[in-house]
Formats: sequence, C-alpha cells, structure tokens
Amino acid sequence: MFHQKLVPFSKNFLWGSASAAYQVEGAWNEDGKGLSVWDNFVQKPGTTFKNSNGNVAVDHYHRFKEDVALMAEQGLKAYRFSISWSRILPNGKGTINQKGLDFYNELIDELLKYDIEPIVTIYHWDLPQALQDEYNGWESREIIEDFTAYAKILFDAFSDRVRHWVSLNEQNVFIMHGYMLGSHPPAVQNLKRMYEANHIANLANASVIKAFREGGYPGKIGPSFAYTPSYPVDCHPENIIANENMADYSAHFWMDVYVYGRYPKVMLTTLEKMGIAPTILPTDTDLLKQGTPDFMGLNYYQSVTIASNPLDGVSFSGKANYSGEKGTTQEAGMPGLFKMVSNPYLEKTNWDWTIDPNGLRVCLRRISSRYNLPVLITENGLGEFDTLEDGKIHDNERINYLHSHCLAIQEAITDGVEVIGYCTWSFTDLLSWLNGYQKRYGFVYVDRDENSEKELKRYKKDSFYWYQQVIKSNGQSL
Ligand code: BGP
Repeated sequence: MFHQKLVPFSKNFLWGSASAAYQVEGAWNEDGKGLSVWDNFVQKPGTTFKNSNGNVAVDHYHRFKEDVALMAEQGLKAYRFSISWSRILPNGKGTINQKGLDFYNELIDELLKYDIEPIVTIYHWDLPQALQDEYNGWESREIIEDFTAYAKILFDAFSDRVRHWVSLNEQNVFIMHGYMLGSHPPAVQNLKRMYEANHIANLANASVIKAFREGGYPGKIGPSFAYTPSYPVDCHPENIIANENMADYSAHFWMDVYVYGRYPKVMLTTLEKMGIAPTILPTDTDLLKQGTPDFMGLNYYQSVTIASNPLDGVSFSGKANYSGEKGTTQEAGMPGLFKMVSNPYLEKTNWDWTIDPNGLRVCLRRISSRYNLPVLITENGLGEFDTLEDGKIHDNERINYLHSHCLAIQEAITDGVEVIGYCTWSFTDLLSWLNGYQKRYGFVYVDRDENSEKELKRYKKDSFYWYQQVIKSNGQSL
C-alpha cells in the first residue's frame, strides 16, 4: 500500500488489559460459589499441563486491591474481566449468592476509584456444573433462558457503572475445544453435537443482546471472537479454494451469524451434505436478527496459512503443543476442506503460534469492511516463558510483540477502521487453560508455578513500564 502518515489514536482510546475469572480468581469454593465445569474438569488427571488448575490461580479474589493498584500505577484506562456465573448463581439459576455480587461490586468500585473503565465479560467458559448435569449445558435450548436471566442480573447490578459488555468469549474456541477436540469440558468429540451446541450458543448470545436492548440499559454490548485470519499458501487454484473454505469455516461461520443472523451459504450446504448441519427452527432467524452486536470484540493472537487437504488427509487429531517445546505441533486440518501449513515469512513462539502483526491489521480491516462495526480488541498478547532474576523480568520479546501489534492497529485506524480500544492479554500472569502457569502473558509476573503456589508475589516486568509510556503518550511513544 502507498505510504501514508499514521492517524493518531483518539483521545478516549481505551488502553486496557484483560483476564478471565477462572484464570485469575482462585477461591474456587469460597463464599458460596458453586462448581463450574472447569472446577470439575481439571480434577481428572491428564486433562491439563501437569494437572494444573485454577483452585488458587493467582489469588486475584483476595488480592484484587493490590492488582488494581498496579493497574492504576501503570495508567490503565480499561480492565476487562469476566464474571464467574457460578459465583453469582451457584446452581446456574435460582437463588443469587449475594457474596458473589459483592465481590464484583467491590472490584468495579475499586477500578472506578482510579478511573479505570471496567469491561465485563459475561461468559468466559466457566459454565455452572449444575447446568451441565441438569441438561447438558450448551446442548440444550434451556440454556438460552438461563443465560439470559443470569445476564439480566448482571445488567441490573452493574450497568450503572459498566459501559462495555462482552457477551460470549470466543464461542468458536469453547465450542470447538469442547465438542470437536474434546480438550475442554465437556470433552465431547462429535461434530453433529458440536454444530447443535454452537447454534444454541448463537441463540443464547442473541437473546442476551436482545434483553440488554429491551431493558434499556446504557452502554454497548458484543461478543468476543477469536479471529485467526488465513492466507493461501500460494496461488494454486486448489489452495485458493482451501483458503475460502477456511475463511468460511473459521470466521464467517460465527461472525456472519452475530451480525447478519444467518450462516454463510456454502458452509451450511457443506454441513448439510455431511449430515451435521444444526437444527434451525423458523423462529431462530428472528431471534438472531434481533440480537446483533454494537461492536465486534476481537481476540487476535496469530494468523494461519492454508493449503488443500485431500479427503484422506490430516484431521485435528494430531498432537498440539501445550508444553512450549517448539516444533511439536502436528499438521492439522479438515479432510477435504483445508489444512494449516507453515508460513516461511513468519516467526513462531515456543508454543508454535505465528507472530504476525499484519494479521491483526487484516482482521480489523476485514471486520470493518464486511460488518461495518467498530472493533474492541479484547485480547492480544504473547505467551512465553519468563525468567525472574533479581526481582526483574526482561521480557523484550513481549515488548516487541505488543509494539508491532500496536503499530498494526494504528495502520488499521489509518485505513479507516474504528477501533474502540485495545486490551492486552493479560494484566498479571495467570493460568493458561491447557498450558499451565509456565506460558506467561502478563505485564506483572506472578511468582508461582505448577508445583507450588509459593507466595504469589507480584513483580513488574519491563513490559509494564513500556506500556505505561504508551498509555501516557496515547500511543505517540510507539
Ligand atoms: C484465548 C482465551 C484466553 C486465553 C488466551 C491465551 O483463547 O480467551 O482465556 O487463555 O486465549 O491462550 P492460551 O492460554 O491457550 O495460550
């Protein structure tokens, strides 16, 4: 593209950072909290890296004041966190646990004390176990009503202070891991069940957005989507079609439903031919169209590169890298549709994720042009090993990663994309669902590992100070 002068970040740009309840809070069975599917899942040996769990996590439940003080010191403008459904409703529905509401009220007030805007995620994967037991969670349409009732409790309690709400976090990830890969609860491997559950999640998402509008609550709401943009490996016609398959399969299949209330035609036809298309009732389309978002939440980590994959080609059954041993990811794809291959132009992390700031610009431009929505970047960051030495952590790779991605955002803004804010993943180090505590993302190092909680002491990494400058200068220091 022609060289152009970069447009500055707007003065109310939300420089933020993010977390999720299960990954930071701990206090898994305190103050009346009910069990979530994750509390349950991690008890089974072999499900997570070194059997790590979030029972204590980084103890944010008890240390949130210390964590918020660090956010204030950094100058954060926004903090995105999620609410644990089973802390509010121990059985997923019915009686409210007042202590759960109290915790989030205090957290929100503490943030506002320092002018940090709370961005609230309603659902970040920790479904109440009671609903899984009662009706199989996302596989039953009963969840639509229960999820909506839960969200309304949050709107009533917090919308006087919360301006941005995230409905479902990464529906594509929790559904694919939960029902295809079997690596998240409920650990099912069945494509038909996956597409049914996914459709119900779409309806639940729309129902919550509709309830938000009908309730006349102030503020904006949208889902967070894990967008992994794809590029064809070359211009061979078969690879071009494979990449079209991938784009429909991994991106439009979710975002088109959020925004237009319908599935991409080609993808739906493919699923129908395979006998695994979801059951779409005539009234579903109305609901989907009534619950469209105000913004697209974007979680971006990496891009993928695509080639054709024969019918007897690779599937998603190969080994994934949850250990940080570089190069251990096996090729994966959907037979007959596409497969992911290496991109010779991009570096990779120790967990084999590509480092591609340009991919973030691509996501922002595509969302803006295809959906005509503003974008709130709800996650982006580098998961790496960090070393604590004399109380310091020199995480230059993280600084380089974030720096290049911030510049890509500015380029996208210059291209015409409306970007509301940028939440890095994550503020403190936290539990990575399948990768334990050694895959770190934070600006703040938390001294614990899979074997010991130690004292959970917090240390500011070099990236903490780097982001402090970025925020202070509103991006001019980039
Ligand atoms: C997203 C999730 C986050 C977080 C992040 C990093 O998919 O929304 O909760 O975990 O990815 O992923 P990982 O922990 O697997 O490295």
